Amino acid sequence: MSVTLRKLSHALGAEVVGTDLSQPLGNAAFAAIHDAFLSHGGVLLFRNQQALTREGHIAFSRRFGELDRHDNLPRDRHPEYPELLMVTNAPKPDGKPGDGKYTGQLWHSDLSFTLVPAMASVLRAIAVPPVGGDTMFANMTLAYEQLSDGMKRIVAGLDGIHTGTRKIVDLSADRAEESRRLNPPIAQPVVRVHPETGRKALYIGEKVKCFAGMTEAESQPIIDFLCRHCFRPQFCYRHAWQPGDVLMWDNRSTCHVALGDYEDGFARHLERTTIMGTPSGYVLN
Ligand SMILES: O=C(O)CCC(=O)C(=O)O
Repeated sequence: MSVTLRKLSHALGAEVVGTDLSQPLGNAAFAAIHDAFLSHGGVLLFRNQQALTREGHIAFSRRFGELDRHDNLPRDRHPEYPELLMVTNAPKPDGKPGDGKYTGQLWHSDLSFTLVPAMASVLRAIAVPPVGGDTMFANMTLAYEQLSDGMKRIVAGLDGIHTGTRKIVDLSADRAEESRRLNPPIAQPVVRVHPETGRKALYIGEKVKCFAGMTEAESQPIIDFLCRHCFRPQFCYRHAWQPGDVLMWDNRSTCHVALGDYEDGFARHLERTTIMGTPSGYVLN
């Protein structure tokens, strides 16, 4: 069985046209979706999924593997569905402004700052601003392949130190402490081999502060170069959300960033499942 696909950009991404995820998905259709996921750079879009419920979102995601219960991000998970991470700018229960606008505003790969980084994430858009609030995705396999042989040799030996840093202007002292306690810095290889495609990809982003065994001053120029290289428009797809969109990405071969490019006052509410990957990395002492 095949599914109908429409490419989203030169670098990565495909829309799966005409598949209703709220309806039962047979094994052949699922296998075709899985193939498309691997062969289109690790980004798939399903539009008009308004009929998909929270339970349906979780059930679809589970077809790909075990789901994370978001113990590393307890403040952001849904109180009744721990498999759902709220990406929302809704005010907090105590009336304070939500800080979800800042979620994801650094280029990153989900849960890279843990010992079980995410395999994939499935984000469902419920409310989005009329203009903006876009998300960009970068193909880290292409970015790796287009490095020179010399640079490939340099990055082959590096481990990046990933932190759970967020771009929040006024992170309170207790939240900063909680974040450090729950998520100590984790070292991850800068180059990793995708377990399903066998292709190498760069594992770098704006949450990498330095390389193991090197100072921040020594590391920063290389991190800056790699980020500039990977996040150039020719390696990217920019997604303009519509309500009812379900977009999934492969964290083993892509990076993403929420642009936050929308006016205050508009609701932006998305919910994410996170499919667990294989253990990777080590805690830095
Ligand atoms: O809000 C977005 O556009 C993306 C959120 C994000 O970065 C994430 O869920 O990892």
